[in-house]
Amino acid sequence: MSTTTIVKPDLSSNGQAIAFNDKLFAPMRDSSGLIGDAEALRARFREDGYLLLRGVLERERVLSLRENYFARLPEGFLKPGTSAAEGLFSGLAPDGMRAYGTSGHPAYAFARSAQLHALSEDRALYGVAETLLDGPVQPLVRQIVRHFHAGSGKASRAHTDYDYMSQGSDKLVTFWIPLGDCPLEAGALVYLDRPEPLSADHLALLRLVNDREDDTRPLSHDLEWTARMTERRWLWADFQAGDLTVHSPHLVHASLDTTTEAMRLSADLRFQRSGEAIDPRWTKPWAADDGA
Ligand SMILES: O=C(O)CCC(=O)C(=O)O
Repeated sequence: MSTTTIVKPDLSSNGQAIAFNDKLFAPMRDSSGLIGDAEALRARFREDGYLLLRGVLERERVLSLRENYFARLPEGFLKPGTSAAEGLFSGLAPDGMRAYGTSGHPAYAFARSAQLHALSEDRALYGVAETLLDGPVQPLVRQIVRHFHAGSGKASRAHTDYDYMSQGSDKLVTFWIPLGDCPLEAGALVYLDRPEPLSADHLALLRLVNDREDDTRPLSHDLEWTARMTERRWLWADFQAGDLTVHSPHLVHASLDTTTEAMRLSADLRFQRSGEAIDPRWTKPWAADDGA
């Protein structure tokens, strides 16, 4: 029997190297085939804490969202001679831009755009959320936009969503939607294996290696440390435009640094069971400096 070894370029997250091997990484389980079977979808979600669903959105629609965002960037950001839809980095972020995601920055306006809003009205997303939450749902207004480029050493630290929204009900799910093709090395999202909560000892250990000393919400910026200390692997996938994941607010996740010329763009859309208490910080459109 022949086996295929997948080789990935040198990976890092938040500038910390992480080796790509089967002690630290394992592939995500693809649950696309379960769409339409509500019981099976719920059971898989309970078992894994996440679902990888491929081709849920039309590729052209996702690429049009990508174009919408990258067309807002100032001259010099995109590689000369390439299109906004490609979203290729020139290698140099122009001076004078507002801080990422704050008023005046393109991500702030994109987070408020009709096209992104329409995504949270999508019937397919509603359907999956209603199935997983077993009843009517509503999208939360705060929708996060993440844009990372090569060389920034910036990625999402290991965390759970609920640590950022604990003033409301946890009857919610998050859709992570890459706006463009996003292989692991382009900065894809990864999940820590197994939905069972980490022990208090593990949590304390992880927080020992945290580059945000004053913030108790992120667990660690060092993904190799996180995997080794918890003896859990990072679950990964190479995403294509149209694919998405959905995860529980208690599942630990993070992302890799972007090392590709193609920039990483994604949106996080959250749906909550209707009638449940909403964390007040999630009732307003996202801004990177809104403190939530
Ligand atoms: O897109 C990412 O890197 C992760 C975003 C995320 O998990 C979050 O904002 O809570």
